[in-house]
Amino acid sequence: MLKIAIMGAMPEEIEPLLEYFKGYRVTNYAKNKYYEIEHKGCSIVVAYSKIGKVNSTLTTTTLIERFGCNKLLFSGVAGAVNSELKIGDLVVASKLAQHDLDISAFGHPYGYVPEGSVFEEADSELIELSKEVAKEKGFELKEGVIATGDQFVCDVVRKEWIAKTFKADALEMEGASVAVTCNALGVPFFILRSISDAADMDASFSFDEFLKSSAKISADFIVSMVERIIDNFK
Ligand code: 3QA
Repeated sequence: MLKIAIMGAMPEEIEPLLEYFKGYRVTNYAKNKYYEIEHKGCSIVVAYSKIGKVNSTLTTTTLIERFGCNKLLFSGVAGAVNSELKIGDLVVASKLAQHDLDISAFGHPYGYVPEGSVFEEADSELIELSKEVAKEKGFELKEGVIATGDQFVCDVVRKEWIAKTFKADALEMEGASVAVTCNALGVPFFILRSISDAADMDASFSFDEFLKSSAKISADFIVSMVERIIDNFK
C-alpha cells in the first residue's frame, strides 16, 4: 500500500497543500500535528516539522515509523548559492550534505562522520518523475546539491565557503537530516525547494517578502507530482 508523506518545515510551507487536499484528520504527536488525508483512495500524511535538523529528523522518523509512510516528499523554500538561481526558481536535490557537521580536527572532510557519508543521495526514480512532470507542465527545474545546517545563512563569506566546500546550489535547514533518516530507514525521498533569498546580507528581508509566494510555487509542483505518483500506482 502506498502511503505518501509530504513534509515542510514551516506552517507556510504546508498551508497550500492543506488547502489543496481539503479534508483531513489531525493527530497530535510528539508536540506536533500530523494531517491525515485520503485522496483518490490513497493515504497522505502532511506535516511541518518546525525549523532545523533535529525537528525535521523527529518528524521524518514519526512519518515513517508511526504513520507507516513509504515515500516522502519535502516542499519548501531555500537560499540560493548558485547565482543562476533567482527568486521562485525550483531546485530538486540530487544529493544533500550537512554544512555545519565538522570533525575536521581529526582530518575528516566537512560534513562527514565515521560510518556516514558527506552526501546523501535522493531517490533517482522520484527525480526522473519530477522531470517528466516539469516537462509536461512547462516548469523549469534545476537539479543540484543542497547544503543543510542549523543556521539561517545571511552572509556572503559563509555562503561562498559552503559553495566551494560542497559544490552546493542551494542551502536550507532540514533537507540533509530528512535524507539521512529516509536513507537509513529505506524510504525513497524527494526534496524540492523554491528560492526565497540569496543567503546574503539582504536574506532576512527577501525571505520575509518571498516566503509565501515561493512556498506556493514549491507546493504546487509537489501536488502535481503526488497526483502523478497516485495515477502511476493504479
Ligand atoms: C529559516 C527557514 C528554515 O526552515 C530553513 C527557511 C530559506 N533561506 C534560507 C537561508 N538560510 C538557511 N535556510 C534558508 N528555510 C527561516 S527562519 C525565519 C523564521 O521566522 C529555508 C531557507 N538563507 C519565523 C517568524 O519569526
